[in-house]
Amino acid sequence: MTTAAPPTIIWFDQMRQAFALAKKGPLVNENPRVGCVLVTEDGVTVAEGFHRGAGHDHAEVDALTKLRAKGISAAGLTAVVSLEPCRHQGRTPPCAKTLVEAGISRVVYSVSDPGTESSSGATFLLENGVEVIGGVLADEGLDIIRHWHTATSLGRPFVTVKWAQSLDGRIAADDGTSQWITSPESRALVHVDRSQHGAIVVGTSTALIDDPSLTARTETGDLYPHQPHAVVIGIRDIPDTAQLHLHPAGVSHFRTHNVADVLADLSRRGIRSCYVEGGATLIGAFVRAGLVDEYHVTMGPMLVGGQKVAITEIGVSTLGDARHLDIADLFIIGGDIRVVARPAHHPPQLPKEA
Ligand code: AOF
Ligand code: ZN
Repeated sequence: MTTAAPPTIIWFDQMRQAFALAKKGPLVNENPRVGCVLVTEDGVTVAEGFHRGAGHDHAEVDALTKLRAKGISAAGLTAVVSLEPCRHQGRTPPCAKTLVEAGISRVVYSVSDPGTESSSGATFLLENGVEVIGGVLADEGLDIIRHWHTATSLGRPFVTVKWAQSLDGRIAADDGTSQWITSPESRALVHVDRSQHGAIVVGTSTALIDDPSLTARTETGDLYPHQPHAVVIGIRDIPDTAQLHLHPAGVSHFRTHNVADVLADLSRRGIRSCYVEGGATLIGAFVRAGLVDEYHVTMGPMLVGGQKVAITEIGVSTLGDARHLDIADLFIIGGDIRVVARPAHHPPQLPKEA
């Protein structure tokens, strides 16, 4: 006769609860979105918490506060957190220490904290007798904080490059007309994307030719609560009459062609993500510098022909030098095709020409 093994909790359900809580936090913030649930040995959630943005309690502290309000002790509970608990004294005290002092006996987390000061909370927990399980559903966990995670590990904002094109790869007809290649639904999604970045970036040509407002608007024309900062890159002057000057989150004009310098400056100002809208020269500069993290390309089902393409000079003259991408997402919206692509993790090894 064999004895039944005790039920093994694999923490996926609880971690997904933590993810759902994390998503209640602000997407565009200096800090990551983090969720936390406090769980009994039987896997029952007794308190929930999330981080409301820089300056507010961290998710673990929020959950412990909720627990205390219910009069329940934290002793022996498991904390399931979407990010490794921090170890540093920042705007708030170190969570790893707070969890130890509360008597938490196990911490399950998804993504490791990439911060230089804040990381190694897991080590602190282990040193203090807490059982630690890390990396649970880490791909899903990373998706929730992708912008912040890249900004923190690379020290520059996450860069999304966006364009709309015909199925034959043209962004405008030869006479310059480009309204509209994609559907109203696709254009509405672009405004959602704008509202989910810290800054919108365009080149001076785009600013001069299109006179864009660079705001994030709902389908009825109202402003989204979060407005990305407007950024123009290039040497030429922008006239005082340009729409951009009315931007609610302000506009910065960088008179340079060095996009890395621009990102460094925006990073110092706490901006964690940029949405680059063109034109072709500016996109080329970001691609050449290897500073693009994600491409959002929407293809309208039409053929346009001619010369106007999204990207021209990126230093690729032979296919062996092509920049390989992975498709991260692909869907149909308003009759258009939307592709989300990222630099390939493992570019294919192409056979050498004979
Ligand atoms: C956690 N739980 O809920 C969050 C964490 O300046 P502070 O004190 O707000 O610290 C910000 C840093 O703390 C942030 O960069 C990240 O490393 C970590 N965020 N950590 O344990 C949380 N939001
Ligand atoms: Zn913390």
